[in-house]
Amino acid sequence: NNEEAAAKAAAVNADSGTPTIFDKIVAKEISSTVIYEDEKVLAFRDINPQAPVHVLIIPKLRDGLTMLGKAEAKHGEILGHLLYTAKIVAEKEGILDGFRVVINNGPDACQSVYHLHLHVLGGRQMKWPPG
Ligand code: IU
Repeated sequence: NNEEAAAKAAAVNADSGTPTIFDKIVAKEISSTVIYEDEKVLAFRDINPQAPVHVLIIPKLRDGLTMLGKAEAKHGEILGHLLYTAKIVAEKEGILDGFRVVINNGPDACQSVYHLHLHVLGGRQMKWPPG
């Protein structure tokens, strides 16, 4: 389907070092609804929400983290910080009692933007397994 084809096309950029649209969001060249921000991470609302709460959390500096599968030992601190930020976002959004954190990695998982991001989803009953 279209989603899978787009994901496969996007994966061409995984190793290219080409900046993604998320760099423009970090630079505030493209506006977004920021939920949380510090010197290392930015959390903003997804433009195509899949739940009443759908927030993306990204490292401001991609540093090779096009996808989780590119993680190295040096990324441990930022990876932990991203996950902790998911809790901060869930708390701010009032969904601490039930929320889901998702990382799509690569074309088979329909990753479409090659700048690591966590999805925080909630505000409705989630289903399991995800599609
Ligand atoms: P994915 O895990 O790579 O598939 O997620 C990318 C997400 O980025 C997806 O949910 C998009 O709706 C979202 N997004 C966005 O919020 N703003 C943008 O400008 C673009 C994508 I391009």
